[in-house]
Amino acid sequence: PQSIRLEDYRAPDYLVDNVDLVFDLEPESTRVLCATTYYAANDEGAPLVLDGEDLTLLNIALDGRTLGETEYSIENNQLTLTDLPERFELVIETEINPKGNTQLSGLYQSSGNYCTQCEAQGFRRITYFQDRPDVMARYNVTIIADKTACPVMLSNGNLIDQSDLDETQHAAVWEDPFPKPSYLFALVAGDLAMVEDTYKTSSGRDVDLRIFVEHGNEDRCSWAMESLKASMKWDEERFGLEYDLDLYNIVAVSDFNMGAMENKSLNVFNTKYVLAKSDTATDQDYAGIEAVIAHEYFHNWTGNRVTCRDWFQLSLKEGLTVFRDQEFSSDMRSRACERISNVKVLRAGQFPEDGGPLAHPVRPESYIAIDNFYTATVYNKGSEVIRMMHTLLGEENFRKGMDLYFERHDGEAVTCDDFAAAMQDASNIDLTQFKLWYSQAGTPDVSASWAYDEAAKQFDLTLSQHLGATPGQETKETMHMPISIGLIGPDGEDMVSDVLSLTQAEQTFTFKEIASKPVVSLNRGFSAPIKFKADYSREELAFLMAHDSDDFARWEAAQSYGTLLLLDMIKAHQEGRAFEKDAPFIEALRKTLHNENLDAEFIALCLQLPVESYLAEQMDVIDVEAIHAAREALRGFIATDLQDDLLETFRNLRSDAPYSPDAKSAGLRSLKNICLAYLSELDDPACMGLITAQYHNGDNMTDRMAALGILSNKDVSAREEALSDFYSRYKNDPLVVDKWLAVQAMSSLPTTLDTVKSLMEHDAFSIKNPNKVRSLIGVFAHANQLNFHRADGSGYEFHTSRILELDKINPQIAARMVAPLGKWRRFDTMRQDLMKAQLQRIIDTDGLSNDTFEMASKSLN
Ligand code: HT7
Ligand code: ZN
Repeated sequence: PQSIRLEDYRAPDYLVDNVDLVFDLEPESTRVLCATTYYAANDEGAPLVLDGEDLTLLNIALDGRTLGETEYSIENNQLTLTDLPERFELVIETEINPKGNTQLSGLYQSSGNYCTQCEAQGFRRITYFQDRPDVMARYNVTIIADKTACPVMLSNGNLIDQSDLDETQHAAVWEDPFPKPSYLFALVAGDLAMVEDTYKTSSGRDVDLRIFVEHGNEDRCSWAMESLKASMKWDEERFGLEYDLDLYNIVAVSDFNMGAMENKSLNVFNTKYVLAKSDTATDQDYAGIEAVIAHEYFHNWTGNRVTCRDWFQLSLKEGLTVFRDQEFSSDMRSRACERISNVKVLRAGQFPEDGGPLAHPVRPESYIAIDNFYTATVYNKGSEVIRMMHTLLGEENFRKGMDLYFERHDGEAVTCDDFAAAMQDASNIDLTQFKLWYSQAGTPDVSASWAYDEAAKQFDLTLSQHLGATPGQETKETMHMPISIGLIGPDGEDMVSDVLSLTQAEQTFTFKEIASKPVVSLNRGFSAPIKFKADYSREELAFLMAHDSDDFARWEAAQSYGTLLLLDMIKAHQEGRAFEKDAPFIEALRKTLHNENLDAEFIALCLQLPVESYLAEQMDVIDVEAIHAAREALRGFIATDLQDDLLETFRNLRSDAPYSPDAKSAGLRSLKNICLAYLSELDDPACMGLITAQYHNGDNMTDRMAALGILSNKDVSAREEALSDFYSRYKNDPLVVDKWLAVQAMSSLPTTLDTVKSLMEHDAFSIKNPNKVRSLIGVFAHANQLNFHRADGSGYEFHTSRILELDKINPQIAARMVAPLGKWRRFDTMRQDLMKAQLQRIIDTDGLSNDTFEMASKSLN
């Protein structure tokens, strides 16, 4: 397969103003008529090259004349026409098979309803078109369908007309006044229920808000609707951005490759990010819905009104929109806890990507399959890049930059450079060096050292940065990063709080009139997405845990202290030594647990030890058994020493109040459930009783899942009872069944691989449904380090067979499963060989998709 390169970008040879589409919907033979007037964008007389994939061409007519087979060519998924006039009309009729479309890209069926997914390159699976984001047009769409099968017919924009055609068929005409690229086209048709509300914009316009779901789910839409209204208000207040049409539709479907899609005025969502009620959705689900609803809504300006020139610029819309949704969640919830959870996501998903064979810049330079680049780097590191600009410019200048960006580029398809230029011009802050964050892959290492001169009352902080080689980038230039710091006095008060601009390989910052030796707090708020190295003593970390005025840094101190201990314990396990307890750490946790000035969610986050995959990242050679043993042992020490405190907190936090998903109530549940999880480490029947009681009596899914999660790691009879009770209660509820699959796939018990294998055969599982695949196969490979990396390689062998099975059904999903095998360099030579053999097995498979080939071949090299 061929690589597409950013440096080869060329503006399109032809442009279009309008696209007229007629869909005659039939499950296995939908006809699509596409009428477009093309005009030459330059005077080169170039051929017109249209993309098309899995299409049956029925007819093609140029300026009213049907073309013969010799007048065009179709090769490698491209239809080419030559000798064209400067302006001409092309009418193309194609036939497609939505029912047989298991890739879930283009027009497909989910639960018998029609829906589309066109980002990134799904429109070419509907009709022949220049399927690239810099070709923007106004769409007029007619949908013809059976009245009974499809009472609902939706597309982008405004409904212009709806009429009966005969006894059985009806038609709807939709017109979108805003020019858009083909990836934002959407069509939905089927028998769906609707929940409706309205929103009055800041300028007084009424917008109809509609959520379409399968019948029976109407009572699960209220949180999504509230989140949508909150997002609309927030964007007006924070960025002065108002919604621009009178209708906003959301459709929830059960078969979806990602979380959701921001199609203009017709968002299509994975049901996971719409449906919620207290007895089926957890606090985490509620928070996810709020964030994803906001994310898709925010795309209306950052992505739709101003879109990407080409797919290398994907972070232009995704990084910026993730930043916007993170800011929204921070305003709706606890800012510190949101920051901590965003950083955890970044460290779990993006740092390993940046340090492995799939490392790529926020603005990639080449790809084989663009679907492989919807990555943590483009999304989450992309958001960090925007956040750093925000830190460097300040809120006021950042807002001016956003205003200038829209003033300059509304209605255009632009680049990351255009965004940075708007920020630079609005603020007069030079971003030349900063822009390396877009082009250089890898996570910078920053080391800090310091010296305090008692006599001169001077504190010198030296920071040095290093960015290692990544695939295709051997040497790197020095980066510009904002480093937020504090100098804390012995009384726990800040003597200095500042944002340093690190622009050199090594730089010393001098602070004068520092009355006494401070403890330095580094990278507060995680102001730059870097790996910090600093030689803190255990006492200093405990001090920061107790006093840092920056909550993120306070949490970070707890993580660093925990990591330091765990790495020592891992070493002890490897050397056959007994584990030693560190009483001051446990005492610091006890103080945190009882600190009434901290909110419950934050305390819960501080009590959580670094996860196994994070510990793995800190080791030269990953030892999954030692990591697991050490972490379990430290959990046991904490549970034993804090037993009374944990029990008291657990009891105090149990509540009879009706469930509410708000952040404060969720935080209290989170703290209660972490106490319960620690108590479960004690071999105490009374504690086991608390867990089973919470499972059976819990009045909400958060509490029930917390108890089930604890039980699923224990080889006790209550485990089987709870798992089988759970399935019989919820077997008709697909999203809850996904939790049942995931909790079993995550179990640390040695029988887990066999369980996962047998669940593949269970009625509850379907390999065609991405949510099921992610819950069972994805969770096993991505989130069960201990069992996936079993020494005999059976985890790798099983996983590879699933990738190959999936590749024939849905290559996008198959390709997303490859990354765990790409971590082979980090393991012992025995596991390395086993993992490489499986990657080779993938590459050697005949008929492999480009998506999976790209991921496997890059992972092996
Ligand atoms: N912009 C959306 C991306 C997306 C997508 C990409 C490839 C394949 C399927 C997909 N579904 C949605 C999602 C977002 O970031 O908002
Ligand atoms: Zn997005």
